Amino acid sequence: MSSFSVRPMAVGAEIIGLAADDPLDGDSAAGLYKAWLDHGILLFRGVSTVEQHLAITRCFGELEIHPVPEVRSATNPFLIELGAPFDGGGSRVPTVFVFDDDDMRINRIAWHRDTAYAPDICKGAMLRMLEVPEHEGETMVADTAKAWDDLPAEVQQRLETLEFKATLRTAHLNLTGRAGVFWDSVRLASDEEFPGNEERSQRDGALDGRYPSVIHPAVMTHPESGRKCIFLSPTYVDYFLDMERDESDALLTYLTDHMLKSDYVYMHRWQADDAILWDNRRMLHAGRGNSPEEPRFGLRTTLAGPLKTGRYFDPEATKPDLQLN
Ligand SMILES: O=C(O)CCC(=O)C(=O)O
Ligand SMILES: [Fe+2]
Repeated sequence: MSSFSVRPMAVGAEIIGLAADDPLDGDSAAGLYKAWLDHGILLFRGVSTVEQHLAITRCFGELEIHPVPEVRSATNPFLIELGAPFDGGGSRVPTVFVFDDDDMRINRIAWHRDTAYAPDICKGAMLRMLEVPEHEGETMVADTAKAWDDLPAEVQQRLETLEFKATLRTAHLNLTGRAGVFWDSVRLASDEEFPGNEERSQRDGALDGRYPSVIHPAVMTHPESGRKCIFLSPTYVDYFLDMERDESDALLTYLTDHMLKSDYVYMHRWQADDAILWDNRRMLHAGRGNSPEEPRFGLRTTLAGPLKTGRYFDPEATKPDLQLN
């Protein structure tokens, strides 16, 4: 029977001594779940097989098939692939972008909550890194419950009744200058700089516009902990409803700057077979990116909702009907 201890970090906690192949008894599983709710993100080391990855995720709920078919692993629909393995065997090779003048990067992902472009967002996700680049490639996580607690009372009061419109945005070229984006400029690498890049970019561009816009509340009371969280997923927000556009942009910038203060952020420097499991209702996350010269490959599970806080902006809109792999 497996036992473990919980080492709190400034944001999140590390689980130490869990033998991933041993079954957890009821008390241990409940302890693990409580640690996750308490800390918002758990770090596991030495998760060395897909079976262990799936088994740990299942301690936290049902798995979900990710709504974006392009990212699903060809070998198991409950896994998505991030980046590409060095041997080229993955289903997806990321597009290369050149950021901030000459900084060539792959896997750079602005701050977001997963599936926050749908009416019901996923409960959580567990990302396991199989190949770690020598430099950078960190995953960053931010705690929106702590950030809520520290907001001035008058801002909290204002947010309680606000709703915002959100739309999936992944195209790097359209993101620069938005709240939650941590680069100043970006361009797509040419085919000469990175062969095949233009075709991949067209494929990636197909995602945006596929998922109908949604409306969500600015504040979400966590269904299990009862804690309030700032519910904005910065890069997906179009605007707050019933507000002048300038005012809406200023409020979004203020709240995003607040949520991403270093007090609420954890940046995980990966080792191979590390896995982090975030509570997606509470935490935002982002990918720092890495050089295309250095492979980075991860697999991720998704925990099913239900957290149906949203509705379609267009009441006639329906969920896109997408083929499974
Ligand atoms: O690659 C990363 O570090 C983060 C990826 C991400 O956003 C996700 O797995 O949902
Ligand atoms: Fe994500």
